[in-house]
Amino acid sequence: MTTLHNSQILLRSRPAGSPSLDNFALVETPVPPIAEGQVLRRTLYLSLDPYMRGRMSAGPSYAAPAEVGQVMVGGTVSQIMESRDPSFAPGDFVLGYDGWQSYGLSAGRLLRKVDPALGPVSYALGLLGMPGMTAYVALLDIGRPVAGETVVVSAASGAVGSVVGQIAKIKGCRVVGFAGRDDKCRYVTEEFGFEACINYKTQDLDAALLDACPNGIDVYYDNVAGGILEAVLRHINIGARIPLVGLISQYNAEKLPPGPNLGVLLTKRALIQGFLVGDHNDRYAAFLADVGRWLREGRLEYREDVVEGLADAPRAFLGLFEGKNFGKLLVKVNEPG
Ligand code: NAP
Ligand code: FER
Repeated sequence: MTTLHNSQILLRSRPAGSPSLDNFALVETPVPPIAEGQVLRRTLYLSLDPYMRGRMSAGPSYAAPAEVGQVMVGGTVSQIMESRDPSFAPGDFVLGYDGWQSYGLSAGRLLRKVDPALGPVSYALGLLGMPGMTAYVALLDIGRPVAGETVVVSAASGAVGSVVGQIAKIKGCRVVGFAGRDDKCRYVTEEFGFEACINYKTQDLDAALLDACPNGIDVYYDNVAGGILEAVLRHINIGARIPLVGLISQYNAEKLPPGPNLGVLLTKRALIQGFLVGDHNDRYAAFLADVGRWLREGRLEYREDVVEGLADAPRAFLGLFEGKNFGKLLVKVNEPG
């Protein structure tokens, strides 16, 4: 049998501030022969996510850093090529954590089967996967939206934000997004059905919030922190809920900017609560049942931004922090067999 060559992207060095292409190295290594109990799969899709910036640094975090010289970590959807584990057969689609490489070889224990009947298999990395679950649990369990309330979400055209807003719509709320480009804002209102979307790069935040949220803000689902959070806090209602889910505006910062004045949380008796999706595996079945049904019923739209070829993964990843992605960012690594 001919040897398979694995394209792998390694973490070459740790960035200070914004990462650059020099922090990554593309190498080719032979795939070792399969052993008893192992599963060989080809990567179809690699998910590129903001949390990967945290893994590139060695500082204290909720998760261990990626190791310099090792394959960059990341979620993948793959197709089984050969299996020495009776739970998997060639052709099966699986969700795994194979990282930035074109083939994976290991015991099948940590792989989860993906049902292609639920939607495109890539959705297991987005709408029906970690980002969708983040949207669902933090919105419903921390945000607790009530019909008629106003829900605001940042990074609204992205993997998490677009699902947050649409679930809030399903719950009968008025929904307002923030995005960094006019075409993203148009998409958010026209395709995802939000009432309004504010371009935070060009619009006056206070004036736009007053206009878009005449009854104030009951839920702010925060994906970015920084200046948007600071502006939103000036417009929250008594009893507002603020799931604090992402801080992407600060992931590349070497020194933290002066933070917003959270004293208003006291006067407004508001709850702000941190969130890590990995704490909520008990909600997975409810998430998949609800979001799967809303997808089948045509009540959820979803947008992917698919980059072709593993070699382009570093450039595409850097674009996450400049808003170059429009929708859930994925790398198409291989065609299905
Ligand atoms: P995404 O929204 O698909 O992509 C990231 C987007 O963030 C960019 O397209 C950009 O959109 C926006 N952005 C980048 N820099 C920004 C800045 N300085 N200010 C405002 N917006 C900025 O990514 P995602 O996967 O859905 O993740 C969204 C957030 O959720 C991230 O903060 C991520 O870390 C967080 N998250 C948290 C958990 C958890 O368990 N806590 C789980 C999943 C994701 P614009 O062009 O609109 O600026
Ligand atoms: C993110 C993606 C996932 C993130 C956190 C997680 C803060 C969750 C981690 C966990 O559950 O351990 O972008 O940003």
